[in-house]
Amino acid sequence: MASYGFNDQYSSMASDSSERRRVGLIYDERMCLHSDPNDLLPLVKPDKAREPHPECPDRIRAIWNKLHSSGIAQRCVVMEGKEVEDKHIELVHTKKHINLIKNVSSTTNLRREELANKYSSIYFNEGSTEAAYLAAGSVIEVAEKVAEGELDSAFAIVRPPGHHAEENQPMGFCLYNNVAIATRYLLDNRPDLGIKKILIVDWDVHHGNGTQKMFWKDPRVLFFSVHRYDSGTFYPGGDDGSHVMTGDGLGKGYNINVPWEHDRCGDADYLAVWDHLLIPVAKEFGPDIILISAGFDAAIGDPLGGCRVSPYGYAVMLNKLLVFARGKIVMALEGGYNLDSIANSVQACIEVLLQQKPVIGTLEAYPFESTWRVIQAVRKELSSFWKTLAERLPEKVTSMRTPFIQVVSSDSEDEYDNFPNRVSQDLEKDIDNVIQPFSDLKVNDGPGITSQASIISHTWRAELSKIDIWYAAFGSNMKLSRFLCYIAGGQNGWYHNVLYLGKENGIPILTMTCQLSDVDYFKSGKASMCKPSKEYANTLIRGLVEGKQLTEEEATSYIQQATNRPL
Ligand code: Q9C
Ligand code: ZN
Repeated sequence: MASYGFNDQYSSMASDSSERRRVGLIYDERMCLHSDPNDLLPLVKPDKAREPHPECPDRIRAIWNKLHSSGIAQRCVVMEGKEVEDKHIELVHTKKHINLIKNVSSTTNLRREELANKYSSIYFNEGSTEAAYLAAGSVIEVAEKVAEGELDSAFAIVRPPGHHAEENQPMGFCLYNNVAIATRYLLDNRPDLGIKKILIVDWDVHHGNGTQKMFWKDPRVLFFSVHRYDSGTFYPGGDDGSHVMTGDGLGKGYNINVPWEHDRCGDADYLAVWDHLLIPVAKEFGPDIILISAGFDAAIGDPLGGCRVSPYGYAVMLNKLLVFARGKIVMALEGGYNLDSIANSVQACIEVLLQQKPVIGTLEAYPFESTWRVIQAVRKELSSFWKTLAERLPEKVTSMRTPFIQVVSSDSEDEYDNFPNRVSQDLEKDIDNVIQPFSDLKVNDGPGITSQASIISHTWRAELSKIDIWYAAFGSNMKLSRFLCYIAGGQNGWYHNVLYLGKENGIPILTMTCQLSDVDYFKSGKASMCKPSKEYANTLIRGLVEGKQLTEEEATSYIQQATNRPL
Protein backbone atom coordinates (compact mmCIF):
# COMPACT_ATOMS: atom_id res chain seq x y z
CA MET A 1 0.00 0.00 0.00
CA ALA A 2 2.11 2.84 1.25
CA SER A 3 5.27 3.23 -0.74
CA TYR A 4 7.40 5.68 1.05
CA GLY A 5 10.45 3.64 0.21
CA PHE A 6 10.64 3.82 -3.51
CA ASN A 7 8.61 4.54 -6.48
CA ASP A 8 6.44 1.85 -7.94
CA GLN A 9 5.33 3.32 -11.21
CA TYR A 10 7.09 1.93 -14.19
CA SER A 11 4.02 0.65 -15.94
CA SER A 12 3.62 3.72 -18.10
CA MET A 13 7.29 4.09 -19.03
CA ALA A 14 7.86 4.32 -22.72
CA SER A 15 9.97 1.26 -23.23
CA ASP A 16 12.04 2.51 -26.12
CA SER A 17 12.81 5.81 -27.73
CA SER A 18 10.67 5.09 -30.78
CA GLU A 19 7.61 5.61 -28.63
CA ARG A 20 8.84 8.91 -27.29
CA ARG A 21 6.06 10.85 -25.76
CA ARG A 22 4.99 14.08 -27.42
CA VAL A 23 4.94 16.76 -24.78
CA GLY A 24 3.58 20.19 -25.63
CA LEU A 25 5.02 23.34 -24.11
CA ILE A 26 3.45 26.75 -24.37
CA TYR A 27 5.15 29.99 -23.50
CA ASP A 28 4.60 33.49 -24.79
CA GLU A 29 6.68 36.52 -23.85
CA ARG A 30 3.56 38.70 -24.08
CA MET A 31 2.39 37.21 -20.82
CA CYS A 32 5.27 39.09 -19.22
CA LEU A 33 3.61 42.41 -19.98
CA HIS A 34 1.29 41.99 -17.03
CA SER A 35 3.04 43.26 -13.91
CA ASP A 36 2.39 45.24 -10.76
CA PRO A 37 2.69 48.95 -11.59
CA ASN A 38 3.99 49.51 -8.06
CA ASP A 39 7.11 47.59 -9.00
CA LEU A 40 8.10 50.64 -11.08
CA LEU A 41 7.80 52.99 -8.10
CA PRO A 42 11.40 52.64 -6.91
CA LEU A 43 12.48 54.24 -10.18
CA VAL A 44 10.22 57.23 -9.64
CA LYS A 45 10.21 57.56 -5.88
CA PRO A 46 13.02 55.59 -4.27
CA ASP A 47 11.64 56.35 -0.81
CA LYS A 48 8.41 54.55 -1.68
CA ALA A 49 10.28 51.38 -2.59
CA ARG A 50 8.62 48.20 -1.41
CA GLU A 51 8.98 44.51 -1.97
CA PRO A 52 8.40 43.60 -5.60
CA HIS A 53 5.17 41.73 -6.23
CA PRO A 54 5.71 37.96 -6.02
CA GLU A 55 3.55 37.30 -9.09
CA CYS A 56 6.10 38.81 -11.46
CA PRO A 57 7.06 38.31 -15.13
CA ASP A 58 10.36 36.69 -14.17
CA ARG A 59 8.46 33.67 -12.90
CA ILE A 60 7.69 32.34 -16.35
CA ARG A 61 10.99 33.64 -17.76
CA ALA A 62 12.89 31.70 -15.11
CA ILE A 63 11.04 28.52 -16.05
CA TRP A 64 11.48 29.07 -19.75
CA ASN A 65 15.20 29.83 -19.45
CA LYS A 66 15.80 26.81 -17.27
CA LEU A 67 14.02 24.46 -19.68
CA HIS A 68 16.21 25.76 -22.48
CA SER A 69 19.53 25.71 -20.70
CA SER A 70 18.89 22.14 -19.59
CA GLY A 71 17.89 21.05 -23.08
CA ILE A 72 14.43 19.90 -21.95
CA ALA A 73 12.51 22.43 -24.05
CA GLN A 74 14.26 21.12 -27.13
CA ARG A 75 12.68 17.72 -26.52
CA CYS A 76 9.17 19.17 -26.38
CA VAL A 77 6.72 20.42 -28.97
CA VAL A 78 6.95 24.16 -28.40
CA MET A 79 3.90 26.22 -29.25
CA GLU A 80 3.06 29.89 -29.23
CA GLY A 81 0.45 31.39 -26.98
CA LYS A 82 -3.04 31.94 -28.29
CA GLU A 83 -5.71 34.36 -27.11
CA VAL A 84 -8.94 32.95 -25.76
CA GLU A 85 -12.21 33.88 -27.46
CA ASP A 86 -14.87 35.65 -25.40
CA LYS A 87 -17.44 32.93 -26.11
CA HIS A 88 -15.17 30.43 -24.37
CA ILE A 89 -14.53 32.67 -21.38
CA GLU A 90 -18.31 32.97 -21.08
CA LEU A 91 -18.49 29.29 -20.26
CA VAL A 92 -17.38 30.13 -16.71
CA HIS A 93 -17.32 33.93 -16.29
CA THR A 94 -20.02 36.61 -16.47
CA LYS A 95 -20.10 39.15 -19.30
CA LYS A 96 -19.49 41.81 -16.69
CA HIS A 97 -16.26 40.14 -15.59
CA ILE A 98 -15.13 39.74 -19.19
CA ASN A 99 -15.73 43.45 -19.79
CA LEU A 100 -13.69 44.35 -16.74
CA ILE A 101 -10.67 42.38 -17.92
CA LYS A 102 -11.14 43.38 -21.55
CA ASN A 103 -11.17 47.11 -20.80
CA VAL A 104 -8.75 47.37 -17.93
CA SER A 105 -5.68 47.87 -20.08
CA SER A 106 -7.06 50.82 -22.01
CA THR A 107 -8.06 52.95 -19.04
CA THR A 108 -5.94 55.29 -16.89
CA ASN A 109 -3.45 54.23 -14.23
CA LEU A 110 -5.60 55.84 -11.59
CA ARG A 111 -8.75 54.05 -12.71
CA ARG A 112 -6.86 50.76 -12.83
CA GLU A 113 -5.71 51.25 -9.29
CA GLU A 114 -9.28 52.04 -8.17
CA LEU A 115 -10.56 48.93 -9.90
CA ALA A 116 -7.86 46.68 -8.51
CA ASN A 117 -8.56 47.90 -4.99
CA LYS A 118 -12.11 46.58 -5.23
CA TYR A 119 -10.73 43.05 -5.23
CA SER A 120 -8.57 40.85 -3.07
CA SER A 121 -4.86 40.67 -4.04
CA ILE A 122 -5.24 42.03 -7.55
CA TYR A 123 -3.21 44.47 -9.65
CA PHE A 124 -3.71 45.69 -13.22
CA ASN A 125 -1.52 47.40 -15.80
CA GLU A 126 -1.55 48.03 -19.57
CA GLY A 127 -0.50 44.44 -20.26
CA SER A 128 -3.08 42.71 -18.10
CA THR A 129 -5.75 42.19 -20.75
CA GLU A 130 -3.48 40.59 -23.29
CA ALA A 131 -1.76 38.39 -20.72
CA ALA A 132 -5.10 37.19 -19.31
CA TYR A 133 -6.38 36.31 -22.79
CA LEU A 134 -3.16 34.50 -23.63
CA ALA A 135 -3.04 32.54 -20.39
CA ALA A 136 -6.58 31.21 -20.83
CA GLY A 137 -6.23 30.67 -24.58
CA SER A 138 -2.96 28.80 -24.17
CA VAL A 139 -4.41 26.32 -21.72
CA ILE A 140 -7.31 25.68 -24.13
CA GLU A 141 -4.82 25.24 -26.94
CA VAL A 142 -2.80 22.52 -25.24
CA ALA A 143 -5.85 20.87 -23.68
CA GLU A 144 -7.40 20.51 -27.13
CA LYS A 145 -4.21 19.02 -28.59
CA VAL A 146 -3.89 16.53 -25.76
CA ALA A 147 -7.56 15.60 -25.94
CA GLU A 148 -7.24 15.06 -29.70
CA GLY A 149 -4.22 12.87 -29.18
CA GLU A 150 -1.94 15.11 -31.18
CA LEU A 151 0.08 15.53 -27.99
CA ASP A 152 0.42 12.97 -25.21
CA SER A 153 0.62 15.62 -22.52
CA ALA A 154 1.49 19.28 -22.14
CA PHE A 155 2.60 22.06 -19.86
CA ALA A 156 1.29 25.60 -20.27
CA ILE A 157 3.74 28.05 -18.69
CA VAL A 158 1.20 30.80 -18.20
CA ARG A 159 0.51 33.86 -16.08
CA PRO A 160 -1.55 35.42 -14.66
CA PRO A 161 -2.66 32.31 -12.77
CA GLY A 162 -6.34 31.34 -12.66
CA HIS A 163 -7.68 29.15 -9.87
CA HIS A 164 -8.82 31.93 -7.49
CA ALA A 165 -10.75 33.77 -10.23
CA GLU A 166 -14.48 33.37 -9.73
CA GLU A 167 -17.42 33.72 -12.08
CA ASN A 168 -17.72 37.44 -11.48
CA GLN A 169 -14.43 38.51 -9.92
CA PRO A 170 -10.67 38.41 -10.26
CA MET A 171 -8.91 37.37 -7.08
CA GLY A 172 -5.58 36.27 -5.61
CA PHE A 173 -3.42 37.33 -8.59
CA CYS A 174 -5.87 35.55 -10.95
CA LEU A 175 -7.87 37.25 -13.72
CA TYR A 176 -9.46 34.47 -15.77
CA ASN A 177 -9.79 30.93 -14.50
CA ASN A 178 -7.63 29.32 -17.16
CA VAL A 179 -8.07 25.69 -16.12
CA ALA A 180 -11.83 26.02 -15.60
CA ILE A 181 -12.27 27.59 -19.04
CA ALA A 182 -10.32 24.80 -20.74
CA THR A 183 -12.29 22.19 -18.79
CA ARG A 184 -15.64 23.58 -19.86
CA TYR A 185 -14.36 24.01 -23.41
CA LEU A 186 -13.55 20.31 -23.69
CA LEU A 187 -16.81 19.18 -22.11
CA ASP A 188 -19.23 21.60 -23.78
CA ASN A 189 -17.65 22.65 -27.05
CA ARG A 190 -15.81 19.53 -28.14
CA PRO A 191 -18.08 16.52 -27.68
CA ASP A 192 -16.32 15.14 -30.75
CA LEU A 193 -13.20 14.52 -28.66
CA GLY A 194 -15.00 12.12 -26.37
CA ILE A 195 -13.93 13.76 -23.13
CA LYS A 196 -16.75 13.07 -20.67
CA LYS A 197 -15.02 13.02 -17.30
CA ILE A 198 -12.28 15.39 -16.20
CA LEU A 199 -10.15 15.19 -13.09
CA ILE A 200 -8.73 18.52 -11.96
CA VAL A 201 -5.87 18.16 -9.51
CA ASP A 202 -5.07 21.47 -7.84
CA TRP A 203 -1.75 21.18 -6.00
CA ASP A 204 -1.17 24.90 -5.66
CA VAL A 205 -0.62 25.62 -1.94
CA HIS A 206 -3.75 27.80 -1.92
CA HIS A 207 -7.28 26.48 -2.22
CA GLY A 208 -8.71 26.74 -5.74
CA ASN A 209 -11.87 28.50 -4.63
CA GLY A 210 -12.77 29.70 -8.13
CA THR A 211 -12.54 26.30 -9.75
CA GLN A 212 -14.43 24.68 -6.88
CA LYS A 213 -17.37 27.03 -7.34
CA MET A 214 -17.47 26.64 -11.10
CA PHE A 215 -17.90 22.87 -10.89
CA TRP A 216 -19.74 22.68 -7.59
CA LYS A 217 -22.76 20.91 -9.06
CA ASP A 218 -21.04 19.27 -12.00
CA PRO A 219 -20.45 15.49 -11.76
CA ARG A 220 -18.42 15.52 -14.98
CA VAL A 221 -15.60 17.25 -13.15
CA LEU A 222 -13.89 15.83 -10.11
CA PHE A 223 -12.11 18.71 -8.42
CA PHE A 224 -9.35 17.64 -6.01
CA SER A 225 -7.47 20.34 -4.13
CA VAL A 226 -4.75 19.93 -1.53
CA HIS A 227 -3.89 23.18 0.19
CA ARG A 228 -2.92 24.93 3.37
CA TYR A 229 -6.02 25.71 5.36
CA ASP A 230 -4.78 26.44 8.87
CA SER A 231 -8.34 26.42 10.24
CA GLY A 232 -9.52 28.77 7.51
CA THR A 233 -6.90 31.45 8.14
CA PHE A 234 -4.71 30.74 5.12
CA TYR A 235 -5.46 32.56 1.87
CA PRO A 236 -8.11 32.68 0.41
CA GLY A 237 -9.56 32.04 3.89
CA GLY A 238 -13.01 31.19 5.13
CA ASP A 239 -14.41 27.67 4.94
CA ASP A 240 -14.46 27.14 1.17
CA GLY A 241 -11.36 24.96 1.46
CA SER A 242 -12.74 22.78 4.24
CA HIS A 243 -13.03 19.03 3.71
CA VAL A 244 -16.77 19.19 4.35
CA MET A 245 -17.17 21.09 1.07
CA THR A 246 -17.92 18.12 -1.15
CA GLY A 247 -20.16 19.62 -3.84
CA ASP A 248 -23.90 19.83 -4.28
CA GLY A 249 -26.75 18.33 -6.27
CA LEU A 250 -25.51 15.91 -8.91
CA GLY A 251 -22.01 17.14 -8.16
CA LYS A 252 -22.06 15.96 -4.55
CA GLY A 253 -18.98 13.88 -3.85
CA TYR A 254 -17.12 15.32 -6.84
CA ASN A 255 -15.34 18.02 -4.85
CA ILE A 256 -12.53 16.87 -2.60
CA ASN A 257 -10.57 19.22 -0.39
CA VAL A 258 -7.52 18.16 1.56
CA PRO A 259 -6.88 21.00 3.99
CA TRP A 260 -3.48 21.05 5.76
CA GLU A 261 -3.70 22.08 9.38
CA HIS A 262 -0.33 23.82 9.37
CA ASP A 263 2.81 24.72 7.44
CA ARG A 264 5.81 22.56 6.60
CA CYS A 265 4.04 19.76 4.77
CA GLY A 266 6.37 18.06 2.36
CA ASP A 267 6.86 15.10 0.05
CA ALA A 268 5.81 12.49 2.62
CA ASP A 269 2.56 14.32 3.38
CA TYR A 270 1.63 14.88 -0.25
CA LEU A 271 2.46 11.31 -1.20
CA ALA A 272 0.38 9.95 1.67
CA VAL A 273 -2.53 11.98 0.31
CA TRP A 274 -1.84 10.62 -3.15
CA ASP A 275 -1.65 7.00 -1.99
CA HIS A 276 -4.65 7.08 0.33
CA LEU A 277 -6.99 9.58 -1.31
CA LEU A 278 -6.27 10.84 -4.79
CA ILE A 279 -5.01 7.70 -6.52
CA PRO A 280 -7.75 5.33 -5.28
CA VAL A 281 -10.46 7.88 -6.09
CA ALA A 282 -8.98 8.59 -9.52
CA LYS A 283 -9.06 4.86 -10.21
CA GLU A 284 -12.73 4.71 -9.28
CA PHE A 285 -13.60 7.88 -11.23
CA GLY A 286 -11.76 6.91 -14.40
CA PRO A 287 -11.03 10.33 -15.94
CA ASP A 288 -10.73 10.76 -19.70
CA ILE A 289 -8.13 13.48 -19.19
CA ILE A 290 -6.42 15.11 -16.19
CA LEU A 291 -5.86 18.85 -15.86
CA ILE A 292 -3.44 19.94 -13.17
CA SER A 293 -3.68 23.37 -11.59
CA ALA A 294 0.05 23.24 -11.14
CA GLY A 295 1.07 25.89 -8.69
CA PHE A 296 4.50 25.38 -7.19
CA ASP A 297 4.06 27.47 -4.10
CA ALA A 298 4.09 24.37 -1.89
CA ALA A 299 7.71 23.95 -2.95
CA ILE A 300 10.64 24.19 -0.58
CA GLY A 301 11.80 27.79 -0.48
CA ASP A 302 8.56 29.40 -1.57
CA PRO A 303 8.13 32.75 0.17
CA LEU A 304 4.33 32.40 0.52
CA GLY A 305 3.65 28.72 0.97
CA GLY A 306 5.68 27.52 3.95
CA CYS A 307 5.54 23.95 2.67
CA ARG A 308 8.40 21.67 1.66
CA VAL A 309 7.69 19.77 -1.51
CA SER A 310 10.84 18.95 -3.46
CA PRO A 311 11.15 18.70 -7.24
CA TYR A 312 11.43 14.96 -6.70
CA GLY A 313 8.18 15.04 -4.73
CA TYR A 314 6.38 16.78 -7.59
CA ALA A 315 7.84 14.24 -10.01
CA VAL A 316 6.50 11.31 -8.00
CA MET A 317 3.10 12.98 -7.58
CA LEU A 318 2.85 13.52 -11.31
CA ASN A 319 4.18 10.08 -12.17
CA LYS A 320 1.47 8.46 -10.08
CA LEU A 321 -1.15 10.26 -12.19
CA LEU A 322 0.32 9.19 -15.48
CA VAL A 323 -1.33 5.76 -15.31
CA PHE A 324 -4.77 7.34 -15.74
CA ALA A 325 -6.49 8.64 -18.86
CA ARG A 326 -3.83 6.91 -20.98
CA GLY A 327 -1.36 9.53 -19.83
CA LYS A 328 -3.39 12.49 -21.10
CA ILE A 329 -2.26 15.17 -18.70
CA VAL A 330 -2.45 18.91 -19.15
CA MET A 331 -0.56 21.03 -16.67
CA ALA A 332 -1.14 24.75 -16.26
CA LEU A 333 1.01 26.95 -14.07
CA GLU A 334 -0.80 28.59 -11.15
CA GLY A 335 1.24 30.06 -8.26
CA GLY A 336 4.85 29.53 -7.18
CA TYR A 337 7.03 32.44 -6.22
CA ASN A 338 10.57 31.25 -5.70
CA LEU A 339 12.16 31.46 -9.12
CA ASP A 340 14.62 28.62 -8.53
CA SER A 341 12.04 26.36 -6.90
CA ILE A 342 9.50 26.77 -9.67
CA ALA A 343 12.06 26.32 -12.44
CA ASN A 344 13.42 23.13 -10.85
CA SER A 345 9.97 21.77 -10.07
CA VAL A 346 8.58 22.41 -13.56
CA GLN A 347 11.67 20.83 -15.03
CA ALA A 348 11.21 17.72 -12.88
CA CYS A 349 7.58 17.48 -14.03
CA ILE A 350 8.39 17.80 -17.70
CA GLU A 351 11.02 15.09 -17.39
CA VAL A 352 8.25 12.87 -16.02
CA LEU A 353 5.94 13.75 -18.91
CA LEU A 354 8.73 12.93 -21.36
CA GLN A 355 9.16 9.53 -19.65
CA GLN A 356 12.81 9.29 -20.55
CA LYS A 357 14.06 8.10 -17.22
CA PRO A 358 12.38 6.28 -14.38
CA VAL A 359 11.42 8.25 -11.31
CA ILE A 360 13.48 6.70 -8.58
CA GLY A 361 14.54 7.84 -5.16
CA THR A 362 13.53 7.51 -1.57
CA LEU A 363 11.64 9.44 1.01
CA GLU A 364 13.30 9.65 4.37
CA ALA A 365 10.49 11.27 6.29
CA TYR A 366 7.08 10.19 7.46
CA PRO A 367 3.89 12.23 7.13
CA PHE A 368 2.88 14.40 10.06
CA GLU A 369 0.37 13.07 12.58
CA SER A 370 -1.93 15.81 11.38
CA THR A 371 -1.65 14.50 7.83
CA TRP A 372 -3.15 11.17 8.85
CA ARG A 373 -5.85 13.03 10.77
CA VAL A 374 -6.70 15.05 7.65
CA ILE A 375 -6.64 11.97 5.41
CA GLN A 376 -8.93 10.07 7.78
CA ALA A 377 -11.34 13.01 7.98
CA VAL A 378 -11.51 13.35 4.19
CA ARG A 379 -11.99 9.60 3.73
CA LYS A 380 -14.83 9.61 6.24
CA GLU A 381 -16.50 12.65 4.69
CA LEU A 382 -16.47 11.11 1.22
CA SER A 383 -16.81 7.41 2.03
CA SER A 384 -20.44 7.30 0.90
CA PHE A 385 -19.50 8.57 -2.57
CA TRP A 386 -16.33 6.56 -3.20
CA LYS A 387 -16.38 2.98 -2.06
CA THR A 388 -12.60 2.82 -2.04
CA LEU A 389 -12.59 5.38 0.76
CA ALA A 390 -14.87 3.33 3.01
CA GLU A 391 -12.10 0.86 3.88
CA ARG A 392 -10.23 1.47 7.09
CA LEU A 393 -6.57 2.36 6.78
CA PRO A 394 -4.39 -0.22 8.50
CA GLU A 395 -2.81 0.89 11.76
CA LYS A 396 0.61 -0.04 10.48
CA VAL A 397 0.23 2.54 7.72
CA THR A 398 -0.95 5.41 9.89
CA SER A 399 1.53 4.67 12.64
CA MET A 400 4.32 5.86 10.37
CA ARG A 401 4.22 9.47 11.42
CA THR A 402 6.18 12.47 12.61
CA PRO A 403 5.05 14.69 15.47
CA PHE A 404 4.59 18.30 14.51
CA ILE A 405 6.68 20.57 16.69
CA GLN A 406 5.43 24.11 16.77
CA VAL A 407 8.28 26.53 16.22
CA VAL A 408 7.80 29.47 18.51
CA SER A 409 9.16 32.23 16.38
CA SER A 410 10.23 35.61 17.62
CA ASP A 411 8.03 38.66 17.01
CA SER A 412 9.27 39.84 13.66
CA GLU A 413 10.80 37.46 11.21
CA ASP A 414 12.19 40.13 8.98
CA GLU A 415 14.09 42.04 11.61
CA TYR A 416 16.60 39.24 11.78
CA ASP A 417 16.71 38.35 8.15
CA ASN A 418 20.28 39.27 7.59
CA PHE A 419 20.37 37.80 4.11
CA PRO A 420 17.21 39.29 2.67
CA ASN A 421 18.13 38.45 -0.88
CA ARG A 422 18.84 34.88 -0.13
CA VAL A 423 15.94 33.96 2.10
CA SER A 424 13.73 32.97 -0.74
CA GLN A 425 16.23 30.73 -2.43
CA ASP A 426 16.12 27.00 -2.43
CA LEU A 427 17.17 25.68 0.96
CA GLU A 428 18.46 22.43 -0.45
CA LYS A 429 20.70 24.36 -2.78
CA ASP A 430 22.01 26.53 0.01
CA ILE A 431 22.86 23.46 1.95
CA ASP A 432 24.56 21.96 -1.08
CA ASN A 433 26.65 25.05 -1.40
CA VAL A 434 27.96 24.96 2.12
CA ILE A 435 28.32 21.29 2.74
CA GLN A 436 31.49 19.45 2.00
CA PRO A 437 31.85 15.73 1.71
CA PHE A 438 32.16 13.89 4.97
CA SER A 439 35.44 12.53 3.68
CA ASP A 440 36.98 15.95 4.24
CA LEU A 441 36.81 15.31 7.95
CA LYS A 442 40.30 14.57 9.12
CA VAL A 443 41.02 14.00 12.77
CA ASN A 444 44.39 12.35 12.90
CA ASP A 445 45.43 12.28 16.53
CA GLY A 446 43.97 10.52 19.54
CA PRO A 447 41.82 7.46 19.60
CA GLY A 448 39.19 9.26 17.57
CA ILE A 449 38.05 8.45 14.14
CA THR A 450 40.55 7.81 11.45
CA SER A 451 40.94 10.00 8.45
CA GLN A 452 38.69 9.70 5.46
CA ALA A 453 35.77 8.34 7.39
CA SER A 454 33.27 6.87 5.05
CA ILE A 455 29.72 8.12 5.14
CA ILE A 456 28.59 4.98 3.46
CA SER A 457 29.64 2.53 6.11
CA HIS A 458 28.93 4.63 9.19
CA THR A 459 26.09 6.76 10.36
CA TRP A 460 26.91 10.23 11.59
CA ARG A 461 25.90 9.38 15.10
CA ALA A 462 28.23 6.42 15.25
CA GLU A 463 31.09 8.50 13.91
CA LEU A 464 30.56 11.44 16.21
CA SER A 465 30.19 9.23 19.26
CA LYS A 466 33.90 8.55 18.95
CA ILE A 467 34.81 12.20 19.27
CA ASP A 468 35.37 13.65 22.71
CA ILE A 469 34.67 17.28 22.03
CA TRP A 470 31.27 18.37 20.89
CA TYR A 471 29.93 21.62 19.75
CA ALA A 472 26.22 21.49 19.28
CA ALA A 473 23.72 24.09 18.29
CA PHE A 474 20.07 23.49 18.97
CA GLY A 475 18.44 24.13 15.70
CA SER A 476 14.75 24.53 16.43
CA ASN A 477 14.92 28.16 15.47
CA MET A 478 17.15 27.55 12.48
CA LYS A 479 15.28 29.41 9.82
CA LEU A 480 17.25 29.90 6.68
CA SER A 481 18.36 33.45 7.33
CA ARG A 482 19.71 32.52 10.70
CA PHE A 483 21.34 29.37 9.45
CA LEU A 484 23.15 31.32 6.75
CA CYS A 485 24.23 33.87 9.30
CA TYR A 486 25.86 31.19 11.44
CA ILE A 487 27.54 29.76 8.43
CA ALA A 488 28.83 33.11 7.25
CA GLY A 489 29.87 34.09 10.76
CA GLY A 490 31.62 30.81 11.22
CA GLN A 491 33.37 30.92 7.92
CA ASN A 492 34.70 34.40 8.58
CA GLY A 493 35.83 33.15 11.96
CA TRP A 494 37.47 29.85 12.41
CA TYR A 495 34.84 27.25 11.56
CA HIS A 496 35.92 26.98 7.99
CA ASN A 497 34.31 23.67 7.32
CA VAL A 498 30.65 22.92 7.28
CA LEU A 499 30.15 19.20 7.16
CA TYR A 500 27.06 17.42 5.99
CA LEU A 501 26.67 14.33 8.08
CA GLY A 502 23.60 12.82 6.51
CA LYS A 503 19.87 13.11 6.89
CA GLU A 504 17.66 12.08 9.75
CA ASN A 505 13.90 12.24 9.29
CA GLY A 506 14.52 14.30 6.20
CA ILE A 507 16.43 16.91 8.18
CA PRO A 508 19.99 17.52 7.04
CA ILE A 509 22.48 17.22 9.88
CA LEU A 510 25.32 19.69 9.59
CA THR A 511 28.21 20.50 11.83
CA MET A 512 30.87 23.16 11.71
CA THR A 513 34.50 22.33 12.29
CA CYS A 514 37.90 23.87 12.04
CA GLN A 515 41.30 22.40 11.31
CA LEU A 516 43.36 21.23 14.26
CA SER A 517 46.08 23.57 13.02
CA ASP A 518 43.64 26.43 13.54
CA VAL A 519 43.12 25.36 17.13
CA ASP A 520 46.87 25.41 17.73
CA TYR A 521 47.18 28.73 15.98
CA PHE A 522 44.51 30.27 18.18
CA LYS A 523 45.98 28.72 21.32
CA SER A 524 49.40 30.08 20.52
CA GLY A 525 47.94 33.57 20.71
CA LYS A 526 49.33 34.43 17.30
CA ALA A 527 45.86 34.77 15.88
CA SER A 528 44.53 38.25 16.22
CA MET A 529 41.10 38.45 17.69
CA CYS A 530 38.43 39.87 15.52
CA LYS A 531 34.95 40.85 16.52
CA PRO A 532 32.08 38.96 14.97
CA SER A 533 30.22 40.81 12.29
CA LYS A 534 27.20 42.73 13.48
CA GLU A 535 24.80 40.23 11.92
CA TYR A 536 26.58 37.28 13.45
CA ALA A 537 26.70 38.89 16.89
CA ASN A 538 23.01 39.74 16.68
CA THR A 539 22.17 36.20 15.72
CA LEU A 540 24.13 34.83 18.67
CA ILE A 541 22.45 37.28 21.02
CA ARG A 542 19.05 36.43 19.69
CA GLY A 543 19.75 32.75 20.20
CA LEU A 544 20.71 33.36 23.83
CA VAL A 545 17.64 35.46 24.47
CA GLU A 546 15.29 32.94 22.93
CA GLY A 547 16.80 30.28 25.17
CA LYS A 548 15.31 32.38 27.98
CA GLN A 549 18.54 32.29 29.95
CA LEU A 550 19.51 35.92 29.48
CA THR A 551 17.87 39.23 28.83
CA GLU A 552 18.82 41.06 25.69
CA GLU A 553 21.12 43.39 27.66
CA GLU A 554 22.83 40.52 29.41
CA ALA A 555 23.30 38.61 26.19
CA THR A 556 24.66 41.66 24.41
CA SER A 557 27.17 42.42 27.11
CA TYR A 558 28.15 38.75 27.33
CA ILE A 559 28.91 38.64 23.62
CA GLN A 560 30.71 41.99 23.85
CA GLN A 561 32.96 40.68 26.61
CA ALA A 562 33.50 37.35 24.97
CA THR A 563 34.80 38.96 21.82
CA ASN A 564 37.53 40.72 23.81
CA ARG A 565 38.58 37.79 25.95
CA PRO A 566 41.50 35.56 25.02
CA LEU A 567 40.81 31.86 24.59
N1 Q9C B 1 -2.61 38.86 3.62
C1 Q9C B 1 -1.81 32.12 -6.20
O1 Q9C B 1 -0.92 31.44 -5.72
N2 Q9C B 1 -1.96 36.58 -0.55
N3 Q9C B 1 -2.34 33.16 -5.57
C2 Q9C B 1 -2.57 37.69 0.11
C3 Q9C B 1 -2.98 38.78 2.25
C4 Q9C B 1 -2.51 36.30 -1.82
C5 Q9C B 1 -1.90 33.48 -4.25
C6 Q9C B 1 -2.12 37.79 1.53
C7 Q9C B 1 -2.00 35.00 -2.35
C8 Q9C B 1 -2.58 34.67 -3.71
C9 Q9C B 1 -2.29 31.86 -7.57
ZN1 ZN C 1 -1.03 29.68 -4.77
